Formats: sequence, structure tokens, C-alpha cells
Amino acid sequence: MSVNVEIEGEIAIVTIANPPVNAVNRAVRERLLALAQALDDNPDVRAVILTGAGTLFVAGADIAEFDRPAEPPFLPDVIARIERAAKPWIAAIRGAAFGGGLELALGCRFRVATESARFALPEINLGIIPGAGGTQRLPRVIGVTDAIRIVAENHTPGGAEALKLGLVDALVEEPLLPAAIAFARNALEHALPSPSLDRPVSVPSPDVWAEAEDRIAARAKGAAAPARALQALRHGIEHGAEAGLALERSIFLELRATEEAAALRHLFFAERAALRPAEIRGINPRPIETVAVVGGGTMGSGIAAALLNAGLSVVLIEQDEAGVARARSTLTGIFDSSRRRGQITDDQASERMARLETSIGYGAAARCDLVIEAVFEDLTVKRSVFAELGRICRPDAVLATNTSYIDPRLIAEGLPWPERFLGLHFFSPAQVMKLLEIIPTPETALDVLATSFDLARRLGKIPVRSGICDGFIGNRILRRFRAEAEALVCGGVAIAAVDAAMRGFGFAMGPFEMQDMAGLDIAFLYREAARSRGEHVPDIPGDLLVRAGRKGQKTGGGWYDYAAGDRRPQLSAEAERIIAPLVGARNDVAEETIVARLMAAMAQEGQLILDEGIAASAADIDLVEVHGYGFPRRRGGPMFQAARARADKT
Ligand code: 3H9
Repeated sequence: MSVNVEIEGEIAIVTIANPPVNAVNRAVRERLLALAQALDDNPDVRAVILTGAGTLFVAGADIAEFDRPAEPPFLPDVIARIERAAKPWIAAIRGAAFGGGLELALGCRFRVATESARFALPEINLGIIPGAGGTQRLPRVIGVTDAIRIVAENHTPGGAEALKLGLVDALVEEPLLPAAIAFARNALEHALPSPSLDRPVSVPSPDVWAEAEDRIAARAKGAAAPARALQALRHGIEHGAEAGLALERSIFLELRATEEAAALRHLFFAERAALRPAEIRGINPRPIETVAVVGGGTMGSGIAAALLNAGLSVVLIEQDEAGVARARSTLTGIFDSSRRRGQITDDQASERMARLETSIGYGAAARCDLVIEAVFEDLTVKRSVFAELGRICRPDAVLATNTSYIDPRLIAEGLPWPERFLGLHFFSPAQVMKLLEIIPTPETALDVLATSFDLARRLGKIPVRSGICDGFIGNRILRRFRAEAEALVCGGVAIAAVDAAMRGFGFAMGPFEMQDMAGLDIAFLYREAARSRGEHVPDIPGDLLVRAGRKGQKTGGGWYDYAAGDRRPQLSAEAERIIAPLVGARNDVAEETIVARLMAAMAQEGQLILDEGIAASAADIDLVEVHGYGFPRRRGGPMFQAARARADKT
């Protein structure tokens, strides 16, 4: 870390250089505090420019420090010192000014920025609120209504919008520093504006608060921070900046110490580490521009949409005209719905469809850099696809199978140049779900592995490498989770009590509601197949339900009953009667016990997966659960939960 100072005539230039993102840690805080004094004492200096080295200003406070108690000098005090400096400080911003970075900029008397600048207070994503004056200075600079969107709703204006909002005083062209120096010299000719904290702010009508509260509550999914950020902002408007700063800091320190914030920090670092596994460091990915997707069903079309969204060209291969027409209509539907939700413009939707080519037969795969097979989950069918691809594709084209259960080694048997082959397990809907399980075979080349991680990054996905086992990481844990849920029911716990406990924990649905939605029959057929191979697979309640014709919502009932056209589960006396032979005496256990049993089952399976070398780290397992299986983000994942439970006991 360094904070450098250069003097250009009467202007001092202070550059925070703390790679990779100029995060503000204790050393940076100490140096800034000392510099504010030293530059005030320097009679030659009339103004100070504060900037960041490289392509961004400052990404925020150093999150790695948050696992320890806060250490002085505290950022609010550093910013207060800069704000009250005798020489005006001017923030010169390109790239991200996030969190504590934006708070530092708000403590400066002026802000100049390039178009590339981006401003955010993303603290709520870490389960905390801004802790260095962001909730107080921002509304005094841009007004309450716009400040609420940035403080509590993740709005991230760029340079041009920031100028309109009044968040920056001037938008300048690169090179940034000469432009900032010219701005500073001009500013020194005029009376200075008030420090941000002293500026008047108009009190909004009560409707503004009520509407913001409603919007925030509707999107919070149980997260505490957004509403608390709004509370701090409002307090400062209603009781003055000093009271606002005090409340902001106390909420920040309170939330920083919560389990929720620790879980979100764990995921923050895990998500970044996932993109850069050690084994492919320094290995160049193969260039990928045109991708063939074989199979245009729900999964294939979703994968094609994800690729098109990322700017790649796609050839979608189907067997006949009807298949092509179905796939085209699915993709049109996907982009239409993104357009209706305002995520893309009409032009962007058309441009995406223009990058889609459809083809009957495999010929077009010959010119593709990557082929992703997404046909029916059946070994013989998949093998016949790769027999064709092996004949047609370039030897350097990467070939991937999208499989959720089948051993990729079996699919690749007989494939020429098998080092270009691996499994890519997408999750449905593939254009939405973030998880990508990457399953190399023992023969997969390292640059092919690197190519798949690079592809994940381009698609905005979270890649997790999985070794080969039945169900890979995610479906293997899911099976154990479901088995434990059924074991609870067999032990006399009510079906609805299990679901309610898991919803209370933060899942959108309980395990039985989820099975009813997805259908009970696939897992049943899987068990029946094992039985027909002579394996000993005892009957479980789900088997009895499927044999009685109860396969879930699609048959009007599974674990629950469903009225026609209504997805809300109703308690089912019939289901209870069917499974009764396997169910013990009624046993009402506490919600925490249910949650603890299911968490322990997931973590035990996760530990086996780690011990067998199937997953590279416990954090990877947490990413699989959070990004592929609806595990509540604010709980950090089953391995995080288990580690915290162990720490509590010691
Ligand atoms: C805060 O500011 C609290 C204050 O209100 C109050 C304080 C009193 N700290 O994302 P990338 C690492 S809370 C430590 O891949 P990009 C990251 O782990 C903070 N480390 O880069 C990774 O490490 P590695 C509020 C950080 O170019 C490397 O930097 N701010 C921090 O795709 C590269 O990261 C935020 O929440 C940090 N603050 O995106 C902003 N940030 O190489 C968080 C990053 O070892 N950061 N790292 O894997 C971001 O959103 C992105 O990093 C950014 C760059 C958009 C800036």
C-alpha cells in the first residue's frame, strides 16, 4: 500500500495506490489523516486533489478487516478531517467510487469525474450500512429521493448521471489529472461551497419515506440492512446531521458484527476466488466466439440465451423443423420477457436474435469454437451426439456435455482428442441461474478447463469445479437433504412443519413444496432403476406417493393437494394416509431442531464431498448451494453454517 503525494505548483495530488482496488485499510486511513494535517501546514499548497491509482478511485473500506474489531483511526474521523481541512480537497474520479470510496469523495469539497466513473453504496449487499457518513452527506448533496435509491436500493449512477444528480461538479475528459488541476485552479478563484454535511436539505413529504419503505420491504427477502440504511438516512434528515451520523455509525457497528454480515462477506470472497482457481492460473483460455448448442429444449434454449446475452454467436442445432421452430419461439419468449421487464431494449432483443443461427443436423458445428450438448439425459443418446461431433468438429474445438447425473467419462468414450471434452452443468433456467458446475474428466486439458472458467466469467456465472460422482456436488447434497427431510417425516414430524421451518430459515420453498413443484417421478424412477439393478433401496414415503399416482403439482397432488389452477399447497389427508405405513408416532419438534437436522445432513454430505476431493473447498460447496439450490444468501451456505456451529461450541 502507498498513498503518494506530488506537488504541482500550488496543488497537491494525493493518490491512493492499494492494489487491486485501492481499498481503504488502516494504513491508508492513517496516512490520509496525517496528510490532511501536513498539507494544511504546507504554506505552498492551496488545494488537494484526491484520486486513485489505476482504473478506479476506491472500491470501499477493506472488507477483509471486518472480521476484526474496528481499529483507529476510524474512517468517519478521517473524512471529517478532510472535510474540515483548511485547503479544499477535490476528488478526481474514474471507475468505481464505492462504499467508503464514495464516502471519501463526499467528504471532499468538490468531485470531478470521467464518464467511466461509477458511484455506489453497496454496503447493504454485505449486510451492513454505510459507516462513514454516506447516509448523511449524500442526501445533503443530491437530495433525499435520489439518495435513498443509492443508499438503500443499490442504484449505481455512472459519470453522466452523477453530473445530472449534482453528485459531481464537473464531468471531464481523460487525462483526468490535468483536468482536475485546471478545475482546482478555477475553483480557487471563487468562494468555496459549504462542506457536504453543512448543506441544507429539504425534508420530504411522509409519502416519500412510506413508499421507500414499501419498495425496500418488497425486495428485502429477509435482509435487515436496506431498511436500516433508510432508517439512518431518515434520522439525519429529521434530527440533524450529527444525530444521523451517530445513529449511522452505531447501526454500522451493530450489523458488522452479525452472523448475516459474516455470511455475506464469506460469499463475497468465495465468489471472487471461484473465478480464479489456482490450478489454471497463468493458463490462457482458448478463444471462444461461436458456440453450437445441441438441443433446443428448455435447457438448450436457456443456455443459448445465456450465450447470446453475453455477446457470443450461437448456432442452435435441432433434429427437424419443428424442433427449430420450438427453440426459436422459446428464445423469442425469453428476450421478450427481458424486454418487458426493462432489462434490455427492443434493439438489444433484435440484435440478440440476429446472432442466433438455427440448423438441422450437425454440419454447422464444424466452424464452432465450443459445442455444448444439451439433449435428453440418456447415455446412449448423448454418446450418439458426441460420435457425430467427434467426426465433424475441429480438433481444437471444446466439446461439453450438459449433464446433471451421467458420468462424463462414459459420455466421452471413444471420442477423438478427448482432452478437449468436459462436463458443464447448467441449472434451469440457464439464462438466470448463476451456478455452473464444471466437471473435467481425467483427460481434460488444463487450457480447456481454463476456457470453461473464462466462459463462466463472460456469462456472469459462478463456476465451481466438481469431481465426478453421482449427482456431482449439488444434486448429491440435494439427495441427502431430501432423504433427511423424509427421515424427519418418518420420525413423525409433520410435512408442513418441515417446509415451514425451512421457509423460516430463508428458503423460498420447503423441501416437500419444492418436490411437488419439480415432480416426484424423476427421483422415483432413479430409485426404481437402482432396484431393478438388484441394489437394495428401501421404500421411502415418496415412492408410495408416486405409486399412488401422486407425482406433484402436475398430477394435482404429491405431498400436498392442489386445487385446479392453484399452486398453493393444501394439507393432504390422502397423502398422509398413503405414507402412514412408513411414518412413526406424531412428534412435534421445534423449528430449530428441524433446521439443525437438515443443515447437519447437508454439511455431512459436503464434508464427504470434500474428503473425497470432489470439491476443492468448503466455500465452493456453499457457492453451489447458494447459486444453484436456493440456499438463503444471508446464511452463507451449509459449510459456513457448520463452521459457525463448531466455532460456537469451542
Ligand atoms: C465499506 O466501504 C464500508 C464503509 O461504508 C464504512 C467503513 C467504516 N475490500 O471484484 P473484483 C478484492 S464496505 C477488500 O474481482 P472487479 C476482491 O476480493 C465496502 N477486498 O474486481 C478481489 O480479490 P482477489 C463497500 C476487495 O474489477 C479483488 O479485490 N464496497 C474489496 O471485477 C478484485 O475484485 C464494496 O462492496 C474491498 N472493498 O470489480 C465494493 N473489493 O483478487 C466491492 C474488492 O484476491 N468491490 N476486493 O480475488 C467491488 O464491487 C468490485 O471489486 C469492483 C471491481 C467493482 C470495485
